[in-house]
Amino acid sequence: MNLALAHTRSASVQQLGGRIGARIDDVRLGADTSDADVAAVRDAILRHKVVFLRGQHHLDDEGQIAFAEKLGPLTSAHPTVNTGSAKVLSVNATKGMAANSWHTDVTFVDRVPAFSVLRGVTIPEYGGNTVWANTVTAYDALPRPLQALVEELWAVHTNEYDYAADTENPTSYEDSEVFDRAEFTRTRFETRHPVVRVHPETGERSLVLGQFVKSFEGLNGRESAELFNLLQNRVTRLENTIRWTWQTGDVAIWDNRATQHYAVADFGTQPREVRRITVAGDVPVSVDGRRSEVLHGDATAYSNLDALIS
Ligand SMILES: O=C(O)CCC(=O)C(=O)O
Ligand SMILES: [Fe+2]
Repeated sequence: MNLALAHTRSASVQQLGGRIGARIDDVRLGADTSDADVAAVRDAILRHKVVFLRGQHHLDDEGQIAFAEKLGPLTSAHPTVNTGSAKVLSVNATKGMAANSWHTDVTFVDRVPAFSVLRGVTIPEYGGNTVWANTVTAYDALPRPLQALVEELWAVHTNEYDYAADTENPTSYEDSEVFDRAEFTRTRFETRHPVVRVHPETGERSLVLGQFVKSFEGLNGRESAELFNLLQNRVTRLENTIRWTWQTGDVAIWDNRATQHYAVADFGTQPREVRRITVAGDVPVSVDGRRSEVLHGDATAYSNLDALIS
């Protein structure tokens, strides 16, 4: 009887923040996650933008990959960083390094990932939280004149962004980078995206910004920087975010088409490792139906768009 009950227990979703974030209990991620649980997890991600599952200690890379594949075809580990693995991106810090600037993953290519599945492997005793922001509610909360402005606006995103722009000490910014800059930029990617994209699954409008933005089309450098700050401040205001304190065995899954995130570099020299599997996404579409365009670089080896068309 108890066994039967245990088997039929289904996912429970607990909302954590007013605008973003939910914790999911009673789901075991892996190759054998039931279709019903996968559907519940997917629905919760689309609704809450980022979800957290505790206690997934059984997961290894293989199990994490097997679960992620249930959300869609995977990308390779990264367009430029050689991770030593086909599918796994290890974000591994021993010198206080972290992805500590606000970004949406890999927006410098046209085929922006749909979901990222991140597993906490080595978690420091203090610090090392990750923060996510909802880019749909950020758009929704804009006054109508600003919505009208961004709906018409396009931005150029690149992996050769200004690495020092967002650090406390620009002369030592290399120390805070989680990836080697030369490797990260070994192939130059540049893509023009609409600043507002229409989400392919929910139909929601979201802001496409973050650290890879180089400029807005038609604006000069100073105007681009000022407008970027104005919009980015809307995305990252605290009401629009959720902050997660990691434990080993936690898994965070986010909708990369509706969020930005930031890893806080406040764990000193303690080791920290999280491992990411990325689910492929399609090319963003503007409110007037135009698709993002590649300006430089070929991302077909990173993510195969044909696999998405079913
Ligand atoms: O280290 C983290 O918590 C997040 C790293 C990151 O930006 C990512 O995995 O995409
Ligand atoms: Fe990231």
